[in-house]
Amino acid sequence: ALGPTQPPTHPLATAPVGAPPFSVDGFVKEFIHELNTNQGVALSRSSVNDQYLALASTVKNYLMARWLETGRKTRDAKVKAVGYLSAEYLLGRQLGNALLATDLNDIAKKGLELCGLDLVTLRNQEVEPGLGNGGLGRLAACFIDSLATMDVPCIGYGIRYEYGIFRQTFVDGRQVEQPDTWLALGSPWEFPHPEASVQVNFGGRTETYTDADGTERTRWVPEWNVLGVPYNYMVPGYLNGRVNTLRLWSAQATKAFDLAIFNAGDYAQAVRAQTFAENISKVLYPEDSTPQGKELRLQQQYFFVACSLRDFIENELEDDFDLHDLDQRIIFQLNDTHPVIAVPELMRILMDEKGFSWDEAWEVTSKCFAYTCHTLLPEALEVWSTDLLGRLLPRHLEIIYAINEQFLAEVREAYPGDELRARRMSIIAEFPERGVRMAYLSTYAATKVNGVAALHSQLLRDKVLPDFSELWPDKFTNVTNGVTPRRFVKMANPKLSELINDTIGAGWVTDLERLKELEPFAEDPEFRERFAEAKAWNKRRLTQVLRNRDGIDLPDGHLLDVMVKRLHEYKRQSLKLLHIVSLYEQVLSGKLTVDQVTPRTVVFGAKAAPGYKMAKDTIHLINKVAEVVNADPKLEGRLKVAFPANYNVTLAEKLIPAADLSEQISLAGMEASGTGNMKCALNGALTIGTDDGANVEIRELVGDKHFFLFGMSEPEVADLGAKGYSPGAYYEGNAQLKAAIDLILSGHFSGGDQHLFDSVVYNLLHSDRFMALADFQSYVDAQARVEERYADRDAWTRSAILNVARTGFFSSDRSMRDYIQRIWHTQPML
Ligand code: GL9
Repeated sequence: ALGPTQPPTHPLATAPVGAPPFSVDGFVKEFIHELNTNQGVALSRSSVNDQYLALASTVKNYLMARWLETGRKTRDAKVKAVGYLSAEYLLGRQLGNALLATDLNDIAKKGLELCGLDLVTLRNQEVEPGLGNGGLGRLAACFIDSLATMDVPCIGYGIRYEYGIFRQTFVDGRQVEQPDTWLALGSPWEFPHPEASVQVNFGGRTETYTDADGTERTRWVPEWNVLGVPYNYMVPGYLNGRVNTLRLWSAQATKAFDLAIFNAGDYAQAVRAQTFAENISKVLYPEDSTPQGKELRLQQQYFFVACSLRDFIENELEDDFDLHDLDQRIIFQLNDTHPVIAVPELMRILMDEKGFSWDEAWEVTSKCFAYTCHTLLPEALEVWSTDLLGRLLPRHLEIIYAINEQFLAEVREAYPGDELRARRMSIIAEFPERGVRMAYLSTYAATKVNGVAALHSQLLRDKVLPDFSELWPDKFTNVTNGVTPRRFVKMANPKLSELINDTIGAGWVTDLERLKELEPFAEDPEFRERFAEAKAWNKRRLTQVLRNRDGIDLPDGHLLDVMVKRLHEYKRQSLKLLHIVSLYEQVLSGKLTVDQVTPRTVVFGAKAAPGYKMAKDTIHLINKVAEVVNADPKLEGRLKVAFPANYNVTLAEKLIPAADLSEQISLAGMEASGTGNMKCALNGALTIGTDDGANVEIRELVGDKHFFLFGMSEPEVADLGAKGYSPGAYYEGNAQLKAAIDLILSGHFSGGDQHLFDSVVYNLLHSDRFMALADFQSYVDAQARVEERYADRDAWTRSAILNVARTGFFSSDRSMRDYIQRIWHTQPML
């Protein structure tokens, strides 16, 4: 039971907490109070970390009343909410966003100044929570920001990893991973509730029994369990008073767990057991797009999903709520297949704990989930071996088998006699081992299945799930990804934001299509000048950041050519690298005079999965090429390669606003959407890109003239693959390409060692799964068009402005509207 045992009688006891006064004085008073009472230090003796933590508490206090009020309002209204289930949230720093959402920036800056402190210094003290790998996790963070801003009730559910994505360092050009100790200096943004912990069971067996009514039932007799401790985080809407909740679960040993062993007298074993339990939320798996099928990973997935369903059912609904109507109150969005074990878990809860029949339970379950697919790479689709599943979650495996039986009966009814199809569609794969195809399970159970960009959703229907889309065409839909304009324009690009405000007013921040009103100003020289000045300011800011952070010097006046994203072969960092090497080689061999080279700095930012050898070798090669190119006087400083280590959200916020050119060069059909492409365009970078993912939609919106398209289209890729692709032919047939590759093979970038980069180069020459060599010439030609446009600085700026003006579509607010209308059917609270 929650709340007081007796009705409170003091009038102050029921008054909701108020926000501190919205004034410099009010702020300073609150800040010093927090510094003294929370940190236990006087201002004169406080460290920067003390000051940061006190500032975070101060800002939280401004949000607190709104958070409590949001919770009360939402519970009272009994409206349908979104339960966003995601194994990853790549949040980025919290302080800046909280200051923005509360409009406290000016007050905080002045107040801190009066305390002799500098807001920027304190902001830089924050270590970002890197609880995600890349686009998929960042998308979740953008979505919850948009839902709060649009006044839509949503609880984000996920895992509080003790170690987020690793910190990347370079040692002699090679990636070395360090643990991400984001919690070490304090975690002011979270509210732990150990008293509200949830028990999660694992292992054991199932048994049947006859209940009091004489019905045959099954129950799970688990073998071990852990506790899930909820940690709540505020998700503030932008200036609208709503604060939603993100609830991340941390694993802890249960008392029973170690008591048994403890009583047996083995103290050391009891302590080890504790570690074993806590391992579940210890570390984020750093693989992207290649799930490893590891047991701990499955434990993580079930752990957070079991906690989240339990939490929603027990704590967010009224005590007497009839679970037959569950879909009236929640839609669980499955962010990829990672949380799909929620489907058998809900079936289990309804049948084994609430006494529902199978049909009743399925009736409810089949209305409560929707599924987003984020990939097309076959190796990225999760398949869990039935061995492992049966060992860890025996009851769930049984339920999955039963779901499959029901599903296959539907298939056979729709296609009588087509046994081949039934086998093809089965949720259970037989090869290479018996396993559960999580994407099939998701698709069958979900009310809707969506891809993340128009092309991707089409390919999902046609290539990944053709049988399913034939059987249930209406189940499939598209929602093109988006990004939050609060963090990635308003916060990250203050100068551009100011210019936009001065030109069309401030409404664009929550209504991004209004950027269209900027279009006519592309023809206004004064506007163009201010726009170019904002870009120049962003470059100066980046120059400072990279100097302090990485000891990298950015030259003045260069075209800033930016490729930031995870390192993956399909994204083709190696194609960008070949372009760089080729430019350099042409100068070395005299085919280009140095003054024909457009002054350009290429910035890479990319982490490789620690076990992904080709990706790590590519990082090594990029760093070695950078060393040689940056040091060669023959280039007279006109070509520079910068590869700051540990690209993350914090660095993205500085890098993207400074970008001139956005590299989106994946092989067509491979990048489901991309979201960096949207962030760059919205900040006035021009895209050089293939017809892939959301690039397609960006190009349609900004127009061909303002987008540098190159490379094969997806059907051309498929044709070439079918005909048989041999990269060697492109190498032999293209002198420029051959010269670049030969320069690498000569040992020029490896101190004469002719074999150091064999893995990368021979992979390109003999396999090249992602056809970099086939697209090389087209890419180089497109880069020539880039240089031509850049030479006409006015024309470039005009194109950059039109990129901003025409890409308002890519606000995650619009994505959320699409989800609401096409999938969730929820209502804003307004
Ligand atoms: C990804 C896709 O590869 C991206 O194209 C897409 O923009 C995002 C968000 O929908 O999802 N799928 C995926 O597994 N990752 C993506 O970025 N990988 C990581 O998050 C590391």
